[in-house]
Amino acid sequence: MDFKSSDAIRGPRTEDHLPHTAQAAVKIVIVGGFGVGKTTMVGSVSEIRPLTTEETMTQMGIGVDDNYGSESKTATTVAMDFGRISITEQLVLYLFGTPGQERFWFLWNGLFEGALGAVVLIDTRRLEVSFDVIGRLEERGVPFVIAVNDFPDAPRYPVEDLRGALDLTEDIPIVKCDARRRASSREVLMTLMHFLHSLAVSKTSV
Ligand SMILES: Nc1nc2c(ncn2[C@@H]2O[C@H](COP(=O)(O)OP(=O)(O)O)[C@@H](O)[C@H]2O)c(=O)[nH]1
Ligand SMILES: [Mg+2]
Repeated sequence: MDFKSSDAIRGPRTEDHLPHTAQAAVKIVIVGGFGVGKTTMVGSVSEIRPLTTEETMTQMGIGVDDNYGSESKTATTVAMDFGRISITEQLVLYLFGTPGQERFWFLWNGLFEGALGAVVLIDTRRLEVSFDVIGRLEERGVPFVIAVNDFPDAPRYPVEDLRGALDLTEDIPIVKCDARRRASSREVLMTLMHFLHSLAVSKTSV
């Protein structure tokens, strides 16, 4: 059989290989409601071709997936996104994007195993999904930062108002981001890494 013309078979992209300098790999979960930008964020920062399991939204999702504000969205992630980013030559993050809706919570058990921290992506038009997600992260003791995805028609609240609305303590970082921009998404991940580092330092100094 002649495979030469097949574009389904390709060699690996060079960046699919881990840099040989990598010494530590950290698992990070990106979680949030439907249409909040998880797939976009993993896609914008990942240095490998991101793996994503999008499936066209079916009748089943209607009335269940509240897509207020994302009316043009026709696909919803049924399982997860996966990507990878090297933060330094030594440190590599593995990113797992997962839905926040209650009917996907069964995925959380395996997905959060070994995860060092999480990014909670929020859309200020639909904060209620975030309440559930944050509650579950707190139950599991997974440290997290909040990234407010800056949708053009979303109301803009001062950070301290959001902190109050989400009932978050002072130490939890809240940052604004544009998940479509690599630099912005990377900044969110750096915020999480700094936060995790500060938690580790405060634990060892007790
Ligand atoms: N304006 C704006 N749109 C975004 C941003 N992030 C994602 N989107 C758009 O919002 C829609 C939903 O994003 P998606 O990543 O699929 O959401 P997911 O369900 O959380 O994976 C897509 O059409 C994105 O292009 C952002 O930061 N700003
Ligand atoms: Mg998605």
